[in-house]
Amino acid sequence: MPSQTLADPQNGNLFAALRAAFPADLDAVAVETDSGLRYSWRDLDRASAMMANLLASLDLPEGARIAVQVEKSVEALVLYLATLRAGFVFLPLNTAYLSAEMAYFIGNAEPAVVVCSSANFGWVSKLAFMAGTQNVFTLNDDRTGSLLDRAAQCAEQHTVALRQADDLAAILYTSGTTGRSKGAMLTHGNLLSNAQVLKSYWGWRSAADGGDVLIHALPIFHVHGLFVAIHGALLNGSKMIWLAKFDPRVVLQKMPEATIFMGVPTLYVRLLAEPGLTPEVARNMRLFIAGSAPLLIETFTDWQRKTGHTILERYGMSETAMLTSNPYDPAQGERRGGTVGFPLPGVSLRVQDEAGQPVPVGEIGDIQVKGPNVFKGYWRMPEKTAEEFTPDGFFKTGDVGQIDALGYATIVGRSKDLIISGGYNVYPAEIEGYINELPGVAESAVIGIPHADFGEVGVAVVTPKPGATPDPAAILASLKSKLANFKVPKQCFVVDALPRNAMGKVQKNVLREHYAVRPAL
Ligand code: MLC
Ligand code: AMP
Repeated sequence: MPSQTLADPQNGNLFAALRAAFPADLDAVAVETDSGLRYSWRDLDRASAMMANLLASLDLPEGARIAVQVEKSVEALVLYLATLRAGFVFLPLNTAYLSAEMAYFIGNAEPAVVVCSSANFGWVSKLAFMAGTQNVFTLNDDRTGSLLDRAAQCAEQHTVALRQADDLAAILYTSGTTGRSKGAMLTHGNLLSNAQVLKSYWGWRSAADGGDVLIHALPIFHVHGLFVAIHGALLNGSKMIWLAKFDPRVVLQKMPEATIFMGVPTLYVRLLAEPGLTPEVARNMRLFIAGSAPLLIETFTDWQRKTGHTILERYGMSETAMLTSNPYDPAQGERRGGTVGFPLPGVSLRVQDEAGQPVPVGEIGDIQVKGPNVFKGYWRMPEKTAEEFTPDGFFKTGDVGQIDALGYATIVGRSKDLIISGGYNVYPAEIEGYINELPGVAESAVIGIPHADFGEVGVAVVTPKPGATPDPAAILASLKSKLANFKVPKQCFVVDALPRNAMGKVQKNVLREHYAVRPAL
């Protein structure tokens, strides 16, 4: 007997709501992988119950963090569900992070449990034990690892832990404009309210209604792949076609069996380069959703031309999950390329000037938001949290934009110094900190320049100490040995001096203009 089939109105646990949406036929396929494995809804229920029982048996304190750095697999999805189910806090980490980055996250979050791949167990467990973590498990993408071995010995029945909507469900680290990463604390209520709004706004179809099938091709350590995609499918009882990695050919091969696809703009750019992308291959598709980075209008129109479908672009962030969306329903308006659509139901979004006054329609200012989806604050950073909210409770997104007379929002830039490369965020301050430590370097500026594939990529501009001649290739090699690969600038230039304004501040806009016109990377 399944452990829980009905939503318990007293239980604000997100898992309870997801579980209640499982279809009546628990033997139907819930997830099908690119390697041909099939997991039923019953499998997800059972496996998450067993893993939740394992977590519950560890005698963890209330609010314990479960930090996870593993390759994408259905078992990793089960670990996420089990963490929610057992009432603990999920802390996903990009698989590209190297030891210094992991040391910071583990030291800062003080997780009670760390899960990593067997290949990384040596160095990750050392960091974890140094930070006082008592439990380190392994989980590999071939269904092996100590986590599964231990969970296999646990009972299949598990009663979903009681949680309030305001209790923490996840912490997502998002880098700071200065200093170190901040952990955005998201509650069960934040995530559930957002998932429910998207379910209705995007018209997810239940099995009785034709049945949506999602191609899941994104990593599962960020909002897009972990929350928007997974919650969308589970809350609707929809099957997921689960791809371990994004590969445009595999996506096209699976597309005729699917109805929904979600991707960062780079995924659309790469799919457009495939001759196999035709209206025929997309014939059963209902919805293509893009977000996490600006979608070029050229990509939007090329997609329309090549598939006959209009991409729906939406906007969100780690601290807030989804904020705006172009309409799904034509009765609510057309999907406008270059815009991120309307604030989602329940989300208040306003554009303000530097004095904190609303700007007139169509004018540019800072985007601020409020709603049940907005996070609880940064982990153990009350001052930082306070700084990022206005006195009347709006969160300052750091994005700059405008709202037109019809209510469409457009993001025109960012007040935060951030590069978004292929949907991953890169914070120049972090990279500059590493470069400035290198021998022979006086100072550096890392800027983002346009890139055909990743949308934007980092470029480092470095000045030498007197008499030194730092080698750009050596600088990049050194960064590669210390930082996640996607953070490493694609090029490095050594110059005599950085341009500065009258206040002595480095003029990154001048550097951007200069390096953007250099030959393509
Ligand atoms: C990989 N590389 C990147 C990169 N991804 N460099 C810059 N930016 C990236 N995003 C590096 C690799 O390490 C490699 O370096 C080189 O670039 C070529 O890699 P590749 O083989 O082309 O990359 P691939 O493995 O195919 O990955 C590309 C990708 C991936 C686009 C599939 O980056 C990806 O999955 N992006 C999605 C990120 C995402 O989910 N974002 C959502 C955030 S949520 P080298 O040196 O080894 O050659 C969010 C909120 C919201 O923002 O609104 O959704
Ligand atoms: P993250 O911190 O990874 O959640 O990234 C959030 C940031 O991604 C936002 O603050 C925006 O700057 C950016 N972003 C997300 N969606 C879009 C979009 N559709 N268009 C432009 N920028 C976006």
